[in-house]
Amino acid sequence: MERTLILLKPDAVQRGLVGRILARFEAKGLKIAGMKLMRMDEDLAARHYAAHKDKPFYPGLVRFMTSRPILALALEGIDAVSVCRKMMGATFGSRAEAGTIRGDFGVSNSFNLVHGSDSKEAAARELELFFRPEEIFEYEFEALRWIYDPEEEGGS
Ligand code: 3AN
Repeated sequence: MERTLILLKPDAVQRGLVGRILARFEAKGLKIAGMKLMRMDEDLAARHYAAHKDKPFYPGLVRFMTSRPILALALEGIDAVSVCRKMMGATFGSRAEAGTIRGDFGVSNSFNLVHGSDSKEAAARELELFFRPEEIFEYEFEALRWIYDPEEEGGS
């Protein structure tokens, strides 16, 4: 089992797409381990996007991400990082494949609705930035035995 950080960005919240996007992750079989509506401040944005600090789009990205509330999610499942990245689609809405979240709900290159950690290491680092340990829940998820085949190798 793996956990990943997903952010539903200000455009997703403002456009009333939170329910529809969350429903896709739930329907896929990801378990919600943490979830909160929050407002990113400059400090959190700077830490989260440290890798992009010198990029030309960085100031606009921080302005956008701090402009309105976001929904932060800790999602859990086998290969959760890559499964969620695939569901999100390519970075730019204009190029994202139909059937993905970015491909189906947006056309913008900067207002691209959703963030997802891009590796296990990034997920661990980002989850710590957004969630305190007590905000991540470990609980019995009854649907699991119908989401993954226990007889298949690796239980998937
Ligand atoms: P992804 O979110 O698909 O992993 P990254 O990590 O390359 O994409 O970029 C981080 C964020 O920076 C993206 N989610 C996007 O919002 C923003 N971004 C990336 N490239 C651009 C760009 N050329 N113009 C505007 N925003 C960008």
